[in-house]
Amino acid sequence: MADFLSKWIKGLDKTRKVTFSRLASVLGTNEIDSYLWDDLEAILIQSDLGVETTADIIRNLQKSVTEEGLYKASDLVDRLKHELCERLKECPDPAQSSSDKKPFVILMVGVNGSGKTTTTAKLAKKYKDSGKKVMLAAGDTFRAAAIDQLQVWGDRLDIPVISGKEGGDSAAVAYDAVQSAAARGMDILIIDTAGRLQARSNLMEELKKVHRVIGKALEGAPHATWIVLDATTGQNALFQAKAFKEIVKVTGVILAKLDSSAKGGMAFAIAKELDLPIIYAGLGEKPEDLEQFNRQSFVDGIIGD
Ligand SMILES: Nc1nc2c(ncn2[C@@H]2O[C@H](COP(=O)(O)OP(=O)(O)OP(=O)(O)O)[C@@H](O)[C@H]2O)c(=O)[nH]1
Ligand SMILES: [Mg+2]
Repeated sequence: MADFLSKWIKGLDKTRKVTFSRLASVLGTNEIDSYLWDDLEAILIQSDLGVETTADIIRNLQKSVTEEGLYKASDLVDRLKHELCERLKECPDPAQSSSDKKPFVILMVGVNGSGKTTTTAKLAKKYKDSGKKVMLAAGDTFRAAAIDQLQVWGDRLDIPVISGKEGGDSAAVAYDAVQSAAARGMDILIIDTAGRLQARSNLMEELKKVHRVIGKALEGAPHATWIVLDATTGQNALFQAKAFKEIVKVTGVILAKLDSSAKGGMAFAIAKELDLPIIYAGLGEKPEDLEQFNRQSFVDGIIGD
C-alpha cells in the first residue's frame, strides 16, 4: 500500500472501527430492504455526518437503487463512497503553489488546545522539506510556556522563531514578524496565536486586531487564515468555526487529532455548513503526521475495504 494511504488508514482507525465498521455487516451479504435503510441512517448519524447530510445521502442511494434495479446491499458500497467523496471539499495548499506572495503569511487560529502550535510546527517542517525558507512567529504572548513551546519546535526543526515578551502585544509580534520575514527573504511566515474561546469577546477583538495589523505590515496579508479544529470535539467544532469566521476572514480548516477521534465524520458537516475547504489533516503527534487533505483517501480511511 502506498505510504500516504497507509497513513490515512492508520490515522482514521478509530473513526473506522468505532462507527463506520458497522457498515460492513449492514452492507455485507444482505439484500436491500427497509431495515437496511434504517441501519444505514443510524450509522451515518452516529458517525457525526449530521442529519441533513445523512438524509441526502440515503435519498440519493435509494434513487440509484430504483433507477438501476440494484438488490444486493454490497452494490451500495462504491455508491456510498462516491456520495461521501462528493460532499467533501479539498483544496491544494496555496502556500505551496504561490510564488508571487513573498512572504506568504499564514495566520493560525482556534480555541484552546485545538492543536495550533503543533500544527504550526508540522507545517513549518513540511514547507522546509519542500525547499522553502520558513519563519515562525509566537503570537501567543499569554503564557511564557507557549512562547517556549514554539521556540523548542523552531530549534528542533532549525527554523527561526520571532517572539515577544510574555504578556506583550501579540499584534506587535505579528507586525515585527512580517517585517522581519520580508527583510530576510522568507518564503513563508506562519503566525501562531493564543487559543481563545469564541465566547470571550475581548480575545476575539484582539484576534481581529492581529489580523488587521498583519495587513498593515504587508498589503494582502495574511494570505491564508486557517482554523485548527480538534476532530475529537465532533460537531462542537462547527460552532467554534462559525464564530471565528464572523471575526476574521477564515480561508480554510485544518482538522487536527483525527487519529485520536472517532468523530471523523464531522468533516462532512464542515464541508456542508462552513463552506470552507479542509487543507490539512493531523494524523498523529509527530512533526511528519500532517497530510494534505485528500477526500478519496479520507473516505477510503473511514470506510476501509
Ligand atoms: N494525536 C494527536 N495529537 C495532536 C495532534 N495535533 C496536536 N495534538 C496534541 O494536542 C495537544 C495540544 O496541542 P497544541 O498544539 O499545544 O494546541 P494549541 O492549540 O496550540 O493549544 P493552546 O496554545 O493552549 O491554545 C498536544 O498534546 C499535541 O501533541 C494530532 O494531529 N494528533
Ligand atoms: Mg498553542
